[in-house]
Amino acid sequence: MNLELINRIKSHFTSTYTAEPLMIFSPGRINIIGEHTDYNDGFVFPAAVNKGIVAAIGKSNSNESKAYAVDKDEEVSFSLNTLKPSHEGSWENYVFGVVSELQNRSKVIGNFNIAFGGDIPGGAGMSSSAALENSVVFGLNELFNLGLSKEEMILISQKAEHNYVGVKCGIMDQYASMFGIENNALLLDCRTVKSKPFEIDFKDYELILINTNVKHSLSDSAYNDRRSVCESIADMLKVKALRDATEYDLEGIKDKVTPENYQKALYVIQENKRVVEASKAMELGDLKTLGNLIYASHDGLQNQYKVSCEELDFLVELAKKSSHVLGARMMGGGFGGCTINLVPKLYSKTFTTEASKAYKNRFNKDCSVYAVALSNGTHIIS
Ligand code: GAF
Repeated sequence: MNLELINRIKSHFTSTYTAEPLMIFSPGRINIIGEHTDYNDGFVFPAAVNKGIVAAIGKSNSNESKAYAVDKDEEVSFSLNTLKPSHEGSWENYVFGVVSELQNRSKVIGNFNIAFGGDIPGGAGMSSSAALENSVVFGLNELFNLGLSKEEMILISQKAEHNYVGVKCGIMDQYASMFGIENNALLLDCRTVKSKPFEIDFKDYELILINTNVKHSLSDSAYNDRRSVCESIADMLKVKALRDATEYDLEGIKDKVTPENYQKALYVIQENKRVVEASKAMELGDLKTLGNLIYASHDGLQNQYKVSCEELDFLVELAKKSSHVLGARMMGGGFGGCTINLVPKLYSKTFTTEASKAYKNRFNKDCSVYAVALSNGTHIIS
């Protein structure tokens, strides 16, 4: 737990709003494998991490509510009665979106103040957005005794992202952030929204993230485009979602879709199978197979689904060349953010030092290296 962050957020809240807040930690997530499968009702393998959002929240007697983004030193005041989305790309949409979804469900809340900050950079592909949404809904649920279950809260967070942020995300990020279990990854079936925990102990290996520190524009519209391609191909196949289709089914409509869209649907069907295979490999402790599946996932994301970018591909290539790294791939929605690497503990310092140097030489900018611990989901900080 990042004590410096907790103290900083708490003291901003108490000095700005002169009251004792309820403190919440809501984690970001990693994803071992299963990218862009969640909105196809498929499988994913995420875990909550010990980095995320810390929020301080309290009731207010004023006739308006206030949200304060400590890292940006920006505050917005808003009325609960006249909420509408703020401009595109603004952080307050995550807060407004959650409030609006609560109102859509006839949940009555009063005015409140919230101050928040985090220790994962936006755009890292570790879902600081789901962490923020979850912290808001979790905090409001506690403050105003709304009686929401965690399952209901994550659906509210997801809808906030759809309707206020404009990203038609799946459920992986909100789920992992809310339901995370210390030292575990969750094999999540995104159709039933039920997961099976897997205790993660890679023995002589560890997961290392390398952040490209880039976030290419258009990633949100590209995300929504991918989703609608998948949905339209599922419709053509007369299945509820691509999770229900096989490669053979897809072959049957090959001449009715563009080659690009065919590859995208094929990627989803194959990635979904890879997640199940990865869970079996983990059960057997077969890290070599797991690593190969992780490399294959990146290959699909780069060449079939086309959501990677030069910087991510460069880091994955370096991992492949190293011969020590068992698996590496881009993580999250794509177009920037982190790679996730399965690396021998003894070799991780050498690998990350060499990768950082090569990245700087190639792109004339720095990448960042994170070792993360797997953490519990959204909770009150006592
Ligand atoms: C983003 C989305 F928010 C998730 O729902 C998921 O689709 C992911 O991209 C890609 O796997 O993080």
